Amino acid sequence: MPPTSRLRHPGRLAATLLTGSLLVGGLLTPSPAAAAPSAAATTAVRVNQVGYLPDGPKRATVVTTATQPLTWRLRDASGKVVASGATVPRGADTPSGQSVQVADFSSYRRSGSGYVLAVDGSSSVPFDIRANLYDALRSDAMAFFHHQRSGTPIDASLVGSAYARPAGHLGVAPNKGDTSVPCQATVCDYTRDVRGGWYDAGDHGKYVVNGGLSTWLVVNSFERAKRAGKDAALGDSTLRVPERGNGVPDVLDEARWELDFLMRMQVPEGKPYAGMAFHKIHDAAWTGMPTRPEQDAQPRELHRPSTAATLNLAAAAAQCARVFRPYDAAFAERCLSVARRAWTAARANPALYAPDSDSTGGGAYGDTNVTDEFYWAAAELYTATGESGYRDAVTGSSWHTSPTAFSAYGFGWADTAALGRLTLATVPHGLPAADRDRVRASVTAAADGYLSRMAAQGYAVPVPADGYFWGSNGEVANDAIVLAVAGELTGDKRYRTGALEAMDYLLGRNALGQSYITGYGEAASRNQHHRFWAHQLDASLPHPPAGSLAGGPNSALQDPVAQEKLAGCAPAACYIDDIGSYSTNEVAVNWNAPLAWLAAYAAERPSTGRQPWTDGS
Ligand code: 9MR
Repeated sequence: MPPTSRLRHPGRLAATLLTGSLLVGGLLTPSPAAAAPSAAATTAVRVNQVGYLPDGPKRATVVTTATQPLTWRLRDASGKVVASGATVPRGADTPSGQSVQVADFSSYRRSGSGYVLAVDGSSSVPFDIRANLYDALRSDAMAFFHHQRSGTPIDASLVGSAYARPAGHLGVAPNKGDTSVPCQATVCDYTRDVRGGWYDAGDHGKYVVNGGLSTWLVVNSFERAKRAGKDAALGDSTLRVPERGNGVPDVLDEARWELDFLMRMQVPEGKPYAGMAFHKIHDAAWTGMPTRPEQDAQPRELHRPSTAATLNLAAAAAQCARVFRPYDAAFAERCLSVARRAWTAARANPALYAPDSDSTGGGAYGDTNVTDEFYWAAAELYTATGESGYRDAVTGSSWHTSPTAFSAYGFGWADTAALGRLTLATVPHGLPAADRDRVRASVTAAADGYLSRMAAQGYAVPVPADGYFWGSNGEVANDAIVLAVAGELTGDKRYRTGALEAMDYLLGRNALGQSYITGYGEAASRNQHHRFWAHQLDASLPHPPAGSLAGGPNSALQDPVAQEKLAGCAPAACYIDDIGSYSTNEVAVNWNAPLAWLAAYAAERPSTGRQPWTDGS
């Protein structure tokens, strides 16, 4: 399938520049002290800057013009060479625009810290080899969502004083509040209480489409861990959330914060479009940088309902019904009732599209093809209920057999058919075995595609050379999820290797030698675009908390800072750690969600062999 609206927007570029969130005091202001290229770019030996798992792949990429194999040497903390070998020349690497070689030291499995890989006179940054490598990231990446909570104070006892803040958008001046929000003119004549949820990103908007996808990923990370018998690590009292100790797994507590908000976005009975979901709620005009949530004085507005938002709500709520049932049956029942109503309303209004043009004060999240959302929602409702109406909607959808459900550009907020396939591939249901096997085969085929692409690239990235669009790091993490699920389905270790190498990319084995995750690695992003974590603009404010993923390289250069600083960049190098570069360096819930998923997966100590299947297959 060609890139859809979320990927590249020829018509969107101008609008983005005019309305982009760098508006400070009404003027387009270049942010001060644009970050210099990362320090790690000075070393030609690119590694995962945190390190490697003892039983995992261990590869590095070396930037070099040499065409013959070079000798690599792995030194321990004392400087002693503990392993050595020859690199494999790869020549020109199109996405990075570099000439590279690959060093593979996977066979070295001894734990330790302070390892350095030396090749041809250059040394990598020091890194660890240890089994608990991802334990901290598992909780930090998930804690991102608590930091992003709207409508509740963020307490110093959970996050530390630098990140504590009063509740945002509860109606305390100067906030107008999300407690009684009117619609935009002509959309509705009443107000709604849409408090809570997560702020989407560096802005204070809350968007049902992106919220639904992100919630699904957070809940899915728990569901997958439970299938593998490893959910204890995500259980009650494992995360820094206020609901610790309530008997419900903390990851589900976090997801519920958003689910409650998403359900508040449903149009009430008796009103036009009852059962549909408002597409989004955000400020009437973009606020400046920085603006802490509780200082946002803009009027808040509900935007017209959309079929896409309604189906995202249906999918996330149906998944909620299935996964929450053992922990809170009443909540699960409420989720199911919301999901059913949303589905029925979407069927009655199948083409209420959110326009790309609606991007004043918030992102558009426009989407004019919702057949994939119908498929995803049907798959979730079918696996939640087993009912024939939903089953027929699954089997009758062209997405059920379409070879492009997993596109070369991965899944995302506008491309959700893959999510339906992942659910049908992993959750027990009543479709014929042949059908289920075909769905599973489609997951492994997609994963095979990502593996071949990784094998063909010097930095082992699962995205194609033209796939570095807004949020490419989220795409890398999404692809890694597909790889991980393929590993679960087949027991084939190559898929786990691929998923872990995607993590290597995010943590520094990339064209810039940049770790895109705050707090992880010697040269890590720390100036992501955010209205509160805006240290680069105001030294009294914090950097983003550890575990925050930057959007990543975006070859379309869709903000003024990127245009000024990155002109002529190779696709994989179109990134700058500057708070003004919202098109390469924002944070967002739909990027941290797959990161949290992947970190939880990577943190598990693997079982040998194939995972048991609850449906006995
Ligand atoms: O992730 C979104 C990306 O796919 C779009 O191309 C881009 C422009 O419309 O918007 C991105 O989402 C932003 C949203 O519109 C507003 N909140 C911040 C999001 C991340 O940058």
